Amino acid sequence: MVHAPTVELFSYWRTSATYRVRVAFNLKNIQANERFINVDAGEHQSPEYLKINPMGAIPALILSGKAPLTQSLAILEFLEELQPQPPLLPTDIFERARVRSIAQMLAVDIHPLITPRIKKHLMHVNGFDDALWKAWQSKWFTTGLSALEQRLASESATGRFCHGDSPTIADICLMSIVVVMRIFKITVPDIPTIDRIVTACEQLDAFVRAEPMRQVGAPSQ
Ligand SMILES: N[C@@H](CCC(=O)N[C@@H](CS)C(=O)NCC(=O)O)C(=O)O
Repeated sequence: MVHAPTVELFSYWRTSATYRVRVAFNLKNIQANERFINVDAGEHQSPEYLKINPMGAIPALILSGKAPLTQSLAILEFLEELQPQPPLLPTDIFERARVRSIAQMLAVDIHPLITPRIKKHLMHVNGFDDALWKAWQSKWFTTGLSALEQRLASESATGRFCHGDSPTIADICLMSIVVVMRIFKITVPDIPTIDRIVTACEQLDAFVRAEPMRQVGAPSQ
C-alpha cells in the first residue's frame, strides 16, 4: 500500500466522477484521505468549496503545496503517471487513444447530461417533473450505452474488459455510469457486451470497494 497522507480527495458517496478516482486509488493501491462534501445539501456550492473548485463539482484532489486538481479524467491520468503499475492505459499509442475515446464517450458525452446542476436547471427553469427527468436520464444513458455497445461488440480490441483482458480507464468510466444508473433505477436493454464487461469488473475488489453504497454517508440499504 502506497501511503500518501498529503493526498486529500474531496468526494461524496454517490458521485460518478469521484467513483472513478476511488477505483483508480484502489487499483493502484494508493491511500488518500477522503473529505466528504454533501452534494445533496448543496455543500459543493459553499463559498469554501467554490474556492477549491469554482465549477462547484466533485471531485477535487489536493496535493500539499499544489493548487487543487479537478476533473476526474485528468486525475486518472495523473495517478497513472504517479504510479504506473498496474497500468490503466495500454502502451501502444493507438490503443491508448482507443481507451481514452471510450472513456470520453462515458465521462464526457453521457455523464454531464445527468448531473445535479442539469437536473436543477431542467426542474426549475424548464418545468421538468420527476417523470420528465427520468425520461431524460433514460434517453441519454440509452443513447450513449447503445453506441458504446455497438463499438465494443464490433471492435477486435475488446476483450474481457473494454480493451483487452485487464481493466483500463475505459472500464472505470463504464462502471462510473453503471453505478449511478443503479442509484437512479435506470436500465438499458440489449447491451450484452457491456453487461459481460460489468460482470468482469464486479469480480475485482477495487471496483467493489469503490461502490457508492459502500461509502460513508450512503443510505443504509
Ligand atoms: N467533468 C467533471 C465532472 C464533475 C461533476 O460534474 N461532478 C458531479 C458529481 S458526479 C458534481 O459535483 N455535480 C454537482 C452539480 O452538478 O451541481 C469530472 O469528471 O470531474
